[in-house]
Amino acid sequence: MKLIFYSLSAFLFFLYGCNWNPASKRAALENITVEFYARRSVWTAHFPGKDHILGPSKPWMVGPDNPIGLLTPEKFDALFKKIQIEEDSLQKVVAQSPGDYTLLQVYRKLSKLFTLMKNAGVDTMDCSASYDDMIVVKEIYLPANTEINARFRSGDVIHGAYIPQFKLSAKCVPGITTTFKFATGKTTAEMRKELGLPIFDYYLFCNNICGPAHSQMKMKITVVEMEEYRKWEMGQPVFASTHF
Ligand SMILES: [Cu+2]
Repeated sequence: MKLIFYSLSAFLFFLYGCNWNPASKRAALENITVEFYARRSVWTAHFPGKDHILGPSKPWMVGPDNPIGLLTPEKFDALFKKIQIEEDSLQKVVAQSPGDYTLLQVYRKLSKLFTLMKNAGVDTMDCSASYDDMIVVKEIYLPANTEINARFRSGDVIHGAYIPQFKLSAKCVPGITTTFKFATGKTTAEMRKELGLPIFDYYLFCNNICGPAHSQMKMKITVVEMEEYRKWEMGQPVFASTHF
């Protein structure tokens, strides 16, 4: 009897837990995919663009003009050529010093690293998916009442993605992509009216102490109707237009 009572109680708690987040019950009209990249206390959002496919990115491609290390066929070819030139020049240095065992050891280690990079599977990826991708910092727009397929990555230490109103909490771990589905609710304007707070805004915070500027690590998310979101999306520069 006790067993039935405890099992039933646990089941009822389970049912209650399934419905605890009202945002998860809202009907999703459309799916939006966004990748959030955390690095040096800054959030960078990566949108897939018209093809709905996020271009591949690699940490060793990160640079001042490429904050998430997005790869395009041109960028990959340029890197591949650079690796080849470095390997050839090292080989020449080794050939000129036949008795230098230390130099030979260093060359072998570097050569192994070059081979690993060449065989990393990058060339098989469809880098052309990056052309229409959009990289946005500081502030993004999201449509209201929409299911968001979020991906989280980190370029340095462990960060914690946190949007309290959307019940979103996910870890950003270097080398791993964390996925999390959440639904946006009311628009920013609706929330301001409901709360009586004209300064209210949604923010993506970091809830994992990650460095001296941890408290400043936040990204403003303006939630608007789908029509307005599409207008904003159309106004964002695509990766190909800003990096070629
Ligand atoms: Cu952080």
